[in-house]
Parts: sequence; structure tokens; C-alpha cells
Amino acid sequence: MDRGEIIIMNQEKTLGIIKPDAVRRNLVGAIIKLIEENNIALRQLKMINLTQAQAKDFYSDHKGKIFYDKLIEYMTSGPIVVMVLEGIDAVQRYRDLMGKTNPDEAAEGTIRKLFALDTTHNSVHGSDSLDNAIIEINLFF
Ligand code: IDP
Ligand code: MG
Repeated sequence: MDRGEIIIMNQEKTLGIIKPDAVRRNLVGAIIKLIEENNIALRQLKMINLTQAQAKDFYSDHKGKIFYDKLIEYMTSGPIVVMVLEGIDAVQRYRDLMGKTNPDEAAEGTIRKLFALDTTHNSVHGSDSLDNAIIEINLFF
């Protein structure tokens, strides 16, 4: 066996956000508990208010979509918690823990199934790739 067959663990960092709907409903602790119980570690954390410019920059890929204006209004509507998360395969494992964007389609036990209000107000964000994790972590930390 070579090194790659013996060492198969993939320690990664990813950016997580607890969105305004969840902060407003005092769900920060419950969400962090689920993250930690899933062996994803908190490395950095802060509560901030996104400016319009920051929100537009963060979601620039979605510019022009029908839900874009609503998304920017929502993400700037109150404080958010931004977090650097770390663990084995953290990018995909945190996405799995979040569940599908639309909470009606999210699996049982996922954060969005448990807490999200609807497809826009869906409580959490997680980077969707390692490349985006690098970009997003550098936006906030
Ligand atoms: P993701 O957060 O699951 O990665 P994205 O497609 O990247 O989903 O969309 C970013 C955010 O935009 C979502 O988390 C949600 O808040 C909002 N959003 C996405 N799709 C819709 C939609 O079809 N209607 C309303 N809001 C949406
Ligand atoms: Mg996304």
C-alpha cells in the first residue's frame, strides 16, 4: 500500500454562517451543538452585521436571479454568526448536516429540516466547495 491508501483522511476548513432568521430566534447554541456533535470543530467565530455591499459580494453568483433582492434584504436584516469550521471532509459533511436549500426537501435531522422557515429563510450557509471555502473564509477572517 502507498501513502494515499493508508492516509485517507481529508482535514478541511469551511465557512459556516448562522443566518438572521436563526439568530433572531435564539438558535445559535442549538445549531453549534449539532455542528460539534457531528465532529466538526469551531475554529473561529464572530457575530456581525452584513452591509449591503458585503451581502452583494458574498452572493454575487446569484445576481439576476428572481430571489436575489429578497436574499440581500434578508441577509442584511439582522446580525449573523460567521464561523470557520474544521474537520475531516468538513465541506461536504457540513453541507450534509445543513440539508437541502428548501427545508421541505431536507432530510430528517438536518439543520434546515429542524429550523429553517422556508427556502429563503433557511437558517444556515455553508461553502459548497473547497475553492469557495477559501474565498469565503478570506472575506470574513
Ligand atoms: P445553498 O445555501 O443551499 O448553497 P444557493 O443555491 O447557493 O443555496 O442559494 C443561496 C441562498 O439563496 C439560499 O441558501 C437561500 O437563502 C436563497 N435561495 C436559494 N434558492 C432560492 C429560491 O429558489 N427561492 C428563494 N430563495 C432562495
Ligand atoms: Mg450556495
